[in-house]
Amino acid sequence: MPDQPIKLYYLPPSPPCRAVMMTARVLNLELDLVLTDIMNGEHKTPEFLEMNPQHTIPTMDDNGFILWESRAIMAYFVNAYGADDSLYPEEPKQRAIVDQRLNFDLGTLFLRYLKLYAPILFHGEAYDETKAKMLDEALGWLNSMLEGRAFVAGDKLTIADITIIVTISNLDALGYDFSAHENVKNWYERTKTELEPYGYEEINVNGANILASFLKKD
Ligand SMILES: N[C@@H](CCC(=O)N[C@@H](CS)C(=O)NCC(=O)O)C(=O)O
Repeated sequence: MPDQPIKLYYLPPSPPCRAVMMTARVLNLELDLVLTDIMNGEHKTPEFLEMNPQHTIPTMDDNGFILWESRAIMAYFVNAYGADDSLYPEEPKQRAIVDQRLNFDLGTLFLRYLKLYAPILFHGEAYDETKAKMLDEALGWLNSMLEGRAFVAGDKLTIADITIIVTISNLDALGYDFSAHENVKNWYERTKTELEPYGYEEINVNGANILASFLKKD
């Protein structure tokens, strides 16, 4: 475990921050949470930009080692401080599957969620059926990946489940109906139960609800 708690610059509703925070909980890793209000430009101060010129949260500082990109942070936590490798298996083929799922979320599933909902949440635009179809296509791919598996990369929970449940829980909070994707629906329930002892409600559900409240204001 680190000599001093790892600093995490975060905001409660931020999806990638929630994934990092839940991973830390599963690993029993203490974080020094630094609230960073991106709505008020706290990520664009000279001090923050010196640390992360890309000005994104989550950003972590582990005794001077700075890292951003949530999935990289989650992998670092397991590699550096995991009691074992179960959240991010060392075996090359198992790790490759986890990496594929992490990249699928970053570049496809979460991205398609963002393309549909960011204009609605932050610019009050109308629901776009074409973008919704793209998102549903990605959910169909996730459904196929889950065929015969309890968790997204196999029979155990990994950081890929944690990143993907954040995306799915956003959809849930926003009232998106993904129940036609049976494997996704069953995995969601299973993974919620698995993460419940690690602050799932406090960290993830509360954060997703704050995000969804931007929608309900209109
Ligand atoms: N792919 C990044 C995304 C990070 C990101 O875009 N975070 C948002 C908040 S959820 C942010 O910092 N936005 C402010 C900005 O980009 O200036 C990750 O997973 O960490």
